[in-house]
Amino acid sequence: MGIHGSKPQKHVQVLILGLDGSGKTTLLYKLKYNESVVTVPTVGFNVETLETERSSPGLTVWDVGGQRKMRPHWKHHYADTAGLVFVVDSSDHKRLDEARKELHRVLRYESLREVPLVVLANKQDLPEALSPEVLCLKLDLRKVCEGRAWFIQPCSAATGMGLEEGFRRIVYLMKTPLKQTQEDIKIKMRSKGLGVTALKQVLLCG
Ligand code: G3D
Ligand code: MG
Repeated sequence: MGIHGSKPQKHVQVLILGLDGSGKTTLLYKLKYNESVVTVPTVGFNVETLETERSSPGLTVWDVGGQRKMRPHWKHHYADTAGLVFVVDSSDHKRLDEARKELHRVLRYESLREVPLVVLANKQDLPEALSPEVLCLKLDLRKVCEGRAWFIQPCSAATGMGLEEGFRRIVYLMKTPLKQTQEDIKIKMRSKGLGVTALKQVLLCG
């Protein structure tokens, strides 16, 4: 994802959600300016544009406050959302269940029914961070994402690791029909000589 490339014509809306403290604002500004910013709890929202490759539309990225009192406002952004990024603090074992409930609640909204999802397993730089495979199970992603294009991406907003990959993935999922996405993954796995079990694992985890 080139931040400094020439401006694409069109923008599509990507919504970043997740519990407060999961790292939404930090990762947005790391991506946009490659800078670590000191954040304060987001009251309201931050909105930034990110440019993508020439052939893809640019992204208007909304980072909406994740505190309990802010969550009822999330739904006002759903109608125009083309892609959803849900950020999880992989090191916060205590609030994982709360994150799972919020994610499942969001995905039940009819206006987000066919919207692709990337779960960012953030704070992977911390030693207590759970792996994306474990998070995939704990968040019950396979079941809740049935019929939806989705992916779980490990990342660290502190170091920048995995952020561009996560946003490239949401761009790809927004552009590609679900069936084609699954076929692409199968072809990629076959070309790497991976067997049926490995293939199933990848499809289970996005
Ligand atoms: P939010 O916007 O989702 O509410 P913030 O979360 O971006 O405000 O981040 C909450 C805290 O987590 C911040 O620390 C921030 O620096 C930290 N953080 C965000 N991403 C990462 C990461 O990948 N790794 C680590 N180690 N920390 C991260 P403070 O101390 O300011 O509360
Ligand atoms: Mg914030």
